[in-house]
Amino acid sequence: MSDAVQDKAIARPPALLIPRRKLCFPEVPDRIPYEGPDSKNLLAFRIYNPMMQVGEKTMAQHLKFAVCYWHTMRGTGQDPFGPGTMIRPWENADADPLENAKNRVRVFFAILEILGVPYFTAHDRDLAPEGKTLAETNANLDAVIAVVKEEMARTGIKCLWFTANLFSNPRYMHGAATSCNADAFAYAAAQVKKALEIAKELGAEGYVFWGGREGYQTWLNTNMSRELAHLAQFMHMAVDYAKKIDFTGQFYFEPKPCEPTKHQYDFDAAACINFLRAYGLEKDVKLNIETNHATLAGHAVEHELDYAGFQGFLGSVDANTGDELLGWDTDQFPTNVYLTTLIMLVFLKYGGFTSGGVNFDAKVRRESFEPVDLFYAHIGGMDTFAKGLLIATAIRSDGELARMVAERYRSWDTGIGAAIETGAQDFESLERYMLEQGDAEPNQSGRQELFEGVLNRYIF
Ligand code: XUL
Ligand code: CO
Repeated sequence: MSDAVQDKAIARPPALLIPRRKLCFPEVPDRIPYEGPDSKNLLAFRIYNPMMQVGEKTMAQHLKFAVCYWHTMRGTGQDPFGPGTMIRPWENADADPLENAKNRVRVFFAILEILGVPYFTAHDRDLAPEGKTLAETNANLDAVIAVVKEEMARTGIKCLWFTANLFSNPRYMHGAATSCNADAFAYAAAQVKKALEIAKELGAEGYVFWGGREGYQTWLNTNMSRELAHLAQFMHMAVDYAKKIDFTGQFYFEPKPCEPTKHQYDFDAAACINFLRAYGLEKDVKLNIETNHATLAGHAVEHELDYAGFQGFLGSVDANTGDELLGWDTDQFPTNVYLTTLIMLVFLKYGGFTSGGVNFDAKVRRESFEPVDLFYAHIGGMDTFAKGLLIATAIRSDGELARMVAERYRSWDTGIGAAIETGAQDFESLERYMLEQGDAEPNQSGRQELFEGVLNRYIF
């Protein structure tokens, strides 16, 4: 750790801290520059050049990067085996918690300005401490939101989506909308009402429902159909209230198969889409797909994105990655160009982001405890996505992979295939056809290795 950071961490900054950049981030420049691919400076972008034109949009417009408040500002490094490790010179345990919370917001916006990131995401409870009653909690939130608004106006940084934390407080131990305790449902409703009012006030472009504890640990004590009906009622109430207050942001549902409960109702894109359709929410809610959640569900993220995409549910992405050797939600920063290329290929296929964007729902490792690590992490993730965007754009403009896929399905373009697709065939006519043909010949190689080779040609 640099001496400056250590000194400040020990000395503790003044009671009412101000985000003096030099104090919090002595090694970091006021603005992370773009230095190009030859740069060896890891506090500079090598690929992400926000104003660079890529097709019809700039890189910044394509990627719509967001930094999340929960990991970046509230992540302490705590794990089940030990306490937090993060040195955060702006935190002051001796100060009034509300003043500390307000100051933290100022530091957050300084980080976004330095990175040149245009958006943020947050839960209500990340921002302000809870009080003894709902009224006190709401007042705390209002006080901090006033600072968020000031900082948004000062910097022009926008809210990609807002959400409510319906999982940390013990009142939500059985879930929120799916709790066996009706009062927990009622509290959650009041909390989301307030969160929607804030989303409206901040001009948030979206609102996310992540299941939190909406799931269960054992079938023995669970009335699944009742819980799911309650979840649907809850989401309908949110959609109705948004309409009432004229909050026009996009709603998203974020799939995750497990953690914290064993069976989460929002398991994967397929389960979420089925739920939305079964309960009449399909017109109002899209999906926010997270890479590490996809892999926990046993899917590749491109599968989840495309599954949502072709049915019109593709919304936003929570960018991160898991660890191949660990089976839990490690929320690491993405550094793999294959991953980001495939994510961007899917998004470009469906016309790019509209209300959504690339939100880094990612945290630095417990061992990466200095403030500067937040910058290495985000810069690395942004460069990796920028590279993925460039590669995906090149792949799409050459059209070779798309032609290869089309070629694989050529038997559907004419003859019997085309006749089936137009609905002109039935089991009897197909039986007649096959009795004549004798058998279906395996006439096409899958060419997986060729496909992988073509992809690699764009990557290196
Ligand atoms: C949890 C997760 C959440 C959501 C927002 O795994 O991803 O942080 O993104 O509630
Ligand atoms: Co997420």
